[in-house]
Amino acid sequence: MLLLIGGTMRKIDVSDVVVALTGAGVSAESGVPTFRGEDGLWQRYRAEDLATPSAFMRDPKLVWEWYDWRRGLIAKCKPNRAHLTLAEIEQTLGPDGFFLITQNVDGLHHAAGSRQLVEIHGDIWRMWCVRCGYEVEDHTVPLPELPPKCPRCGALMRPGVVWFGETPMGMDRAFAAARTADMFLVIGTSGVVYPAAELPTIAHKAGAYVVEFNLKRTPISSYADEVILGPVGETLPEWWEKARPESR
Ligand code: BV8
Ligand code: ZN
Repeated sequence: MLLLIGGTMRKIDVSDVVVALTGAGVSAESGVPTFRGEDGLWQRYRAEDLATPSAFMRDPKLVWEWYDWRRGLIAKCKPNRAHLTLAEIEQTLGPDGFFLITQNVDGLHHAAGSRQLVEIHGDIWRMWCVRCGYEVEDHTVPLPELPPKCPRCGALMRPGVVWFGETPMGMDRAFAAARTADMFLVIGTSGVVYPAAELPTIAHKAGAYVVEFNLKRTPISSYADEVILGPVGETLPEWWEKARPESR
């Protein structure tokens, strides 16, 4: 049951450009552990120990053991109704009417059918060579050798994700989308990691109508036009059925 805090519910107009930003919460109901929840990944590990370039150079095997474990976990996970609803929104509004920015590296949005998509923190299924730049998409779980070596030059391969201190990918497209959105959906993110966490503020300041979907309030809630609390696998499909444009 959708718990709408504040304001009424705004419908999507056929001329609207809708942009969505997702975080680990959109994949939680698929079984992918979030980062900062009670059972979060960062509870058991310290991000500084694992998700940084210096951690990798210091102990590539330890970092790869963590990513190999996560890849094994994610390989069993399927897109949930929130991922599928976002793919349906893209289908309904068309490629010019919808754009999805995700912080997630699990690939579940792509698996659900989303194509107007930028994965600003990278993709756990890609890896590249630290020396010659050879890059590959690899779904092998578990990996036969940790850390994996480059098949071309023999140097270390690294996970295809963006670590703390590294520049997120596609931020030019993400910033542009936030500035031009008529409606900005913020889905399953604690809003603590920058520059991703800046996107909803940019959209709000540019006049977008902001709708937040989460289990609980976050720093974004204070300026969101609508805050919809509940498991997003239920709240997002429910919201979409009420908000979708009439003629589509
Ligand atoms: C950058 C990929 C410069 C790897 C990740 C001090 C020192 C050093 C750096 C900094 C510093 N202070 C600030 C920084 C910058 C730093 C940063 O923000 N640190 C934070 C922690 C303070 N950022 C960076 O370093 C970034 N790079 O700044 O470069 C720059 C700046 C501008 C332009 C160009 C360059 C790089 C950040 C990327 C780091 N990589 N991951 C990997 O995955 O292993 S971050 C990691 O956190 C994930 O990507 C994750 O997506 C992301 C954000 O977390 P969330 O997705 O929000 O997940 P979380 O668990 O936190 O929250 C889940 C939410 O879902 C909760 O609210 C929960 O209530 C909700 N939820 C749960 N279940 C459900 C649900 N909601 C609905 N339904 C449910 N069922
Ligand atoms: Zn190489």
